[in-house]
Amino acid sequence: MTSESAGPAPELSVVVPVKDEAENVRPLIDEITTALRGVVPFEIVYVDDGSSDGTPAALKTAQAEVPELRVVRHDKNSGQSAGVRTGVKFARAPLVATLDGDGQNDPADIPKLLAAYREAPASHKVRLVGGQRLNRQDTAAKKWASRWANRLRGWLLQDDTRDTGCGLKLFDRAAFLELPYFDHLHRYLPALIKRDGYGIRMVDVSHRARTRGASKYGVLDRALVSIRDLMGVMWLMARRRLPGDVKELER
Ligand SMILES: Nc1nc2c(ncn2[C@@H]2O[C@H](COP(=O)(O)OP(=O)(O)O)[C@@H](O)[C@H]2O)c(=O)[nH]1
Ligand SMILES: [Mg+2]
Repeated sequence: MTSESAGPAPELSVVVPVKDEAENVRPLIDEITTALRGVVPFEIVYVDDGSSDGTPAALKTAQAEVPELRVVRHDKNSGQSAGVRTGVKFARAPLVATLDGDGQNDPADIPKLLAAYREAPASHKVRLVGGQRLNRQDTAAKKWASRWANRLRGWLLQDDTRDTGCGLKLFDRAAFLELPYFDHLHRYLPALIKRDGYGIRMVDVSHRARTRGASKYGVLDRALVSIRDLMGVMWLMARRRLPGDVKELER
């Protein structure tokens, strides 16, 4: 599934799920390359989730000019979590960073997440560093709904996370691919990574207002789907049994 022609494997794959973000494609790609060139060998994997605007064309133009860019396209729209998962599957690096494709996350924060990941003591078994947004630049209704959703989730899941909706995250590719998949999984990564016996770290990141394109999520539809997902994740947490250290015995 991974591309053989794209040169030696990078250390970091930056996965960006997009749906109808034509005007945001190029500015964000340029910000990612500015933030990472000379810092870490990287690739960028855009997952176009069946966009119906000029996103495919914008990505094609960018691909001709940005050697680090790879593009994967879903035949039909299947949601942000499916987009992230496809990107992680195609990623060639052992570490993956994700960020929203609308420019609200700042790629300049990725090196901060990478440093936090690499500085974590091995004994903490950290497999995920999550961004938590400072001074969130969204509508009052969205911030209010998100504050309550985060409180409820934190209380029920005890996932040590103030802000799980932040699209900026960095994690171990293999640990991610072991997680049970469901739609909207991307909001529960800290809890699910902890469920597998790993550590997580949170890092403050900046947040910017959306200046181009339109938001894909409403406040009420997200709140309703969150309640169902939260119950599902509580069930998953209750049903995990970890075998501790696993090793093959010598003859
Ligand atoms: N792959 C995929 N990405 C999506 C979909 N809906 C939203 N996104 C992406 O998810 C990110 C966050 O979405 P956005 O609409 O900005 O949500 P908001 O910031 O909460 O208003 C952006 O990068 C979107 O392009 C979808 O159906 N599929
Ligand atoms: Mg957004």
